[in-house]
Amino acid sequence: MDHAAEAQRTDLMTITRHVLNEQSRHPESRGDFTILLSHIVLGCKFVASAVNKAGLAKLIGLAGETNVQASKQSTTTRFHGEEQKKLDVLSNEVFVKALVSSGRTCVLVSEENEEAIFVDPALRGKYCVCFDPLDGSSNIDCGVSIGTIFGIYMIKDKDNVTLEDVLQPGTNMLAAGYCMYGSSCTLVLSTGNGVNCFTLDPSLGEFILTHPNIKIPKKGKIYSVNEGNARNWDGPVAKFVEKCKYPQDGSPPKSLRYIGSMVADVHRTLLYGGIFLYPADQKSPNGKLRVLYEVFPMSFLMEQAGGQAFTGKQRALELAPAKLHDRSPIFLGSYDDVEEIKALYASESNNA
Ligand code: AFP
Repeated sequence: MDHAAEAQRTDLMTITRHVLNEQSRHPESRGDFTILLSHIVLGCKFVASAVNKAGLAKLIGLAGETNVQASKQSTTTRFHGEEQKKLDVLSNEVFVKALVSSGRTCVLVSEENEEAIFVDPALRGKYCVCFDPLDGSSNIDCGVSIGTIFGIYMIKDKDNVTLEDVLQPGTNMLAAGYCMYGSSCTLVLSTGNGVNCFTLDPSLGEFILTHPNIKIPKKGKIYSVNEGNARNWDGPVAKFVEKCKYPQDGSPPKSLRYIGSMVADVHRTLLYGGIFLYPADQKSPNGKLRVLYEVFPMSFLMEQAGGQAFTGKQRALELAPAKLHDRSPIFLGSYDDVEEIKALYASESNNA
């Protein structure tokens, strides 16, 4: 190995070092964000380790109560006669505790909790974190990649925080990211200055910068959608998917890839380009995905990587959610591919 390569190998850009570097661009900052992030990273490491052991420890399986999202079963299962918490419940507990104990949050919104969690005044800081502790949990039992998604806002007055402070448009987001628990554990983060991807080195227990400054290809060769819903789609979505399969401009058809785990589908889209669609349909007029902890963070990352995110009506980040668990249709990915679906919606409304 030559000197330069050796120097790079031993000069590790950990996620904490990266965030500290970013912090130096803001001389007024006092390190609160770095501390908050290190608690999020701790949650991700815990969940990564639990996901790796899930098959062994029988953390998976169905038992107990129903969680706030009625379709999911939760709480506990039995292993060697002992009660074991299910992975999504365990992940939620870990993130809530990590975020509260950081002393840097005042309000939390989790996919697993019906109500917002207002942090005890003695432990309050200025940040709001909206998160899905374990997205794609229906994929756990078959070992498919799943992930944690988070978005971070600053709250004006931590001592008088209300629900209105949480229901902000995504344009106010300070930072967003996801952690994917897959063949490797990868954490993708944007603090509003591009997108960086860190991979967990299990021997060090550190996330190391592996994909700096990710830019999504301007146009992609892949579309990603649950085609089982096709008969309920609206005109623009049906036309768009038809064009993916039978392009009229002489270009080759696009490939279809759909995992059914948003983190994994979005991660592939970010790295390879293309478009991810979860549209509205006749059965679900607002689509399926949740604004605060799925649509906003992923839209923020896509825009930061040079792509776009659109709801069928507007730029996704400009949505103003009315309720904590609001949903929205979403089309996100390569700039040109999202432009195409925007044009189809525009021509539909011109013809109406
Ligand atoms: P689960 O957490 O219930 O597995 O849902 C995953 C998810 O919210 C998101 O990660 C996927 O993109 C989307 O739902 C898949 O939905 P469909 O199963 O309807 O395609």
